[in-house]
Amino acid sequence: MHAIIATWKMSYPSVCDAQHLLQEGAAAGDAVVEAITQIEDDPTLNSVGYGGLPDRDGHVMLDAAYMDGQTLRCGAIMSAEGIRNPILAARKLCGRESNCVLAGRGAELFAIEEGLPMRDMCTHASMQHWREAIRMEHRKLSAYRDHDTVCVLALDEDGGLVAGTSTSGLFMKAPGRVGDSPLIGSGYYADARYGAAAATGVGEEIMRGCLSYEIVSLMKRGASAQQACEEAMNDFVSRKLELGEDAGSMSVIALAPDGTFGAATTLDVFPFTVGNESGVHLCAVKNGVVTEVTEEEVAKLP
Ligand code: SD4
Repeated sequence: MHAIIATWKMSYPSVCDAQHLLQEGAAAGDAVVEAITQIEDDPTLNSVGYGGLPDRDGHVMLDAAYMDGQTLRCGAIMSAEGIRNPILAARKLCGRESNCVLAGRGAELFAIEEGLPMRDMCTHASMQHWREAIRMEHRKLSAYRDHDTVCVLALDEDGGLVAGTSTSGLFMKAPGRVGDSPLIGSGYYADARYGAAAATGVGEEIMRGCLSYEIVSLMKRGASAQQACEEAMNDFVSRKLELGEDAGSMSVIALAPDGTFGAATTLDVFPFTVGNESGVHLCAVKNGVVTEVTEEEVAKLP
């Protein structure tokens, strides 16, 4: 039994390759890294890795995390610049007894010491996008318009279950701002016994609900991946509404040790990719219902 699930439609091509690896017996961690590094290296995907969304000062600052559900160990980097593949740094940090979450300069020095490739993560297009935002004086509001974190959960034939995330965070974020993506329990969590979960959307909202841990915790108490996603999301949204807030912008995915998956969102539509023995499928949560996406619908999806 193997399975993989990843956020947004941008993950479809790399999940096809990662699914192939799992089919050939690769470890879940290798599949997660395959799916995420391809996205990090693609400059046309502007919210992750190379060509990512700059912060308010025009720097592409990266957050990433990796958790091994068999050991419950995790590694993460946050607010780091110039690391070509943040997920590789997070994976290397996973498994350390101490110093497994590094921020800023410490994360960058770690990547250099480990011989990971470094590069200027800005592209002409990302700088253009930033200059345009400055020109339009959208410093505040536009921060919450453009964002798409890649989150990948993979299960291998040996029961390995791994969660990984990588993002440049919210466009025009404040220098030093960290979202949910590198925060254990908020942006990701994995326990090979019960399941894995990850979140994408506005980190400031997701982290208040510790959504990923909450989903795995519900699975631990017997919920299916889909029930856990819906319950965690509905409960947190209800609390927000009680507090006089709106539902916000949050989406979650989950994967159970039996290969079944779940997803939930506060958006009208949230696309994600699923790979398993039956192939790779582009799916979406639409009006609260998970469906497979038809070819005609793909172009209209975020
Ligand atoms: C963040 N959660 O930095 C990330 C952004 C994101 O889809 O997921 N975008 O808050």
